[in-house]
Amino acid sequence: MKSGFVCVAGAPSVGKSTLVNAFVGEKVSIVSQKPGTTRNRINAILTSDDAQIIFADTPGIHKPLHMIGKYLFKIAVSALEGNDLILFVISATRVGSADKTVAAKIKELRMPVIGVINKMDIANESYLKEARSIFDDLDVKNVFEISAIQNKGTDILLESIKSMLPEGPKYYPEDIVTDRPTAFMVSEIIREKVFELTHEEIPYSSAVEIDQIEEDDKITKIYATIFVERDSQKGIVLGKGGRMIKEIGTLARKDIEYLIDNHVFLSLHVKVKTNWTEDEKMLGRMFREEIN
Ligand SMILES: Nc1nc2c(ncn2[C@@H]2O[C@H](COP(=O)(O)OP(=O)(O)OP(=O)(O)O)[C@@H](O)[C@H]2O)c(=O)[nH]1
Ligand SMILES: [Mg+2]
Repeated sequence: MKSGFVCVAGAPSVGKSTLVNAFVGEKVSIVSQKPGTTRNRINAILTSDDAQIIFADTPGIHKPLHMIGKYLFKIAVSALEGNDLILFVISATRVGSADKTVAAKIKELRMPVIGVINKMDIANESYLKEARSIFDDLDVKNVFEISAIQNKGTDILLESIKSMLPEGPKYYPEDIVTDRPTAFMVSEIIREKVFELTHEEIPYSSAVEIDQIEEDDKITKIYATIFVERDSQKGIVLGKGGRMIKEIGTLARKDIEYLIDNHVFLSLHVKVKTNWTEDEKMLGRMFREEIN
């Protein structure tokens, strides 16, 4: 039995979460078109007959401009350590300074690395060449060109990952796909809808907290709060006549019903927590477990 820990790292929006979901065949980590979607280290667990692989999805690494960015940077960088293997993902559609920041971090660590060039379905020739040259410079021999969204090239990538892992035990029961509790998964689904439906700074000013979950056989009642930073943002998240919050709720409810396999009543509130993304105390509490 092969088993081990694999950190999926890379610049924002290269498709790390999409790839992790493709590996485990379930939506463990939320995805959006906007960079900066993932804010935590999220373990996704793949168990097969001959292996158990624990993939750590991580926030995209880039030079942080704001306080929250500094936390996300710390989470992503500290997640790199202590793994058996790093999957360094670059997108064939864009290569920039963030990819070079990741390359520099990985170089410092001297750990086994597999290179992944994602989004081959929409690759750009000159960026593809640049991606290949980043892996050349890092001396990464194992490089796979894939499309996570189309699940192309992921099978041989997975075989290569397995071949690099040590013999080991099953760390988790077979039927578990993530170590995150349901409340976290639910809050992430809501945050994903905020990322999908709102624009400019709103997704980055939003956080979701689950206030209460009441469960019985017929229906699960979930009460959650979306935090924003300013009154004007609260107005936008609510929308005209409450239209936006209703749409967020409807989309989230469908996904939550699929996740927990029960009917869901979802009650969403919007609250202002002034400038929380710059509040070191609050961020420290929020990410306490991930940056020690
Ligand atoms: N065309 C194409 N799009 C992809 C592929 N993989 C991911 N995407 C899209 O790229 C966007 C970003 O994907 P994510 O999986 O959220 O990227 P990420 O690296 O986790 O991003 P952060 O969490 O923000 O760092 C989404 O719109 C995905 O649908 C791919 O193979 N091909
Ligand atoms: Mg992500």
